[in-house]
Amino acid sequence: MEKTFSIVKPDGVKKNLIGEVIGRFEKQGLSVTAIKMTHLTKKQAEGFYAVHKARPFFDSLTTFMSEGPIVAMVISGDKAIEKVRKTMGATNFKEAAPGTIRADFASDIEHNIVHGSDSPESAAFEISYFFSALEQHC
Ligand code: 3AN
Repeated sequence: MEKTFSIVKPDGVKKNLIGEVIGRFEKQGLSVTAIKMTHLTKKQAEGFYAVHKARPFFDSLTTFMSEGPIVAMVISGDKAIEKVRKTMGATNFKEAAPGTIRADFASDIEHNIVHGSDSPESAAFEISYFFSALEQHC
């Protein structure tokens, strides 16, 4: 059993894709084991994306991530990190495989609907950024 962290980003929430995203993860045999809707401040978004601090898109990304509510989730199951990344598709939706969330719904490289941890280390950091042990149900 592996845990990963995912977000339905503000564009995904606006487009009414919360159920669609969760449904696609569940179809992979994965389970939601923690979930909350929240609206990040710019500072909180900057803390979450601290690893991208030096990147040219950092300000725009953290502005976007704090412009509306998001749904944060812990997703659990066999190979959860890999399965969530595969279900999301490539960062750039133009390179995302057909049938992935980003290929189907992203509007550009920044507004790409969904986030998923890329390693066990980032999953551990990201889960702890949003959820206490008491809020996780696995
Ligand atoms: P992923 O979300 O696929 O793991 P990361 O971690 O490299 O991608 O990037 C985090 C987020 O930053 C992406 N989901 C996307 O919203 C944004 N982003 C990544 N690369 C760019 C870029 N070249 N221009 C604008 N935004 C970007």
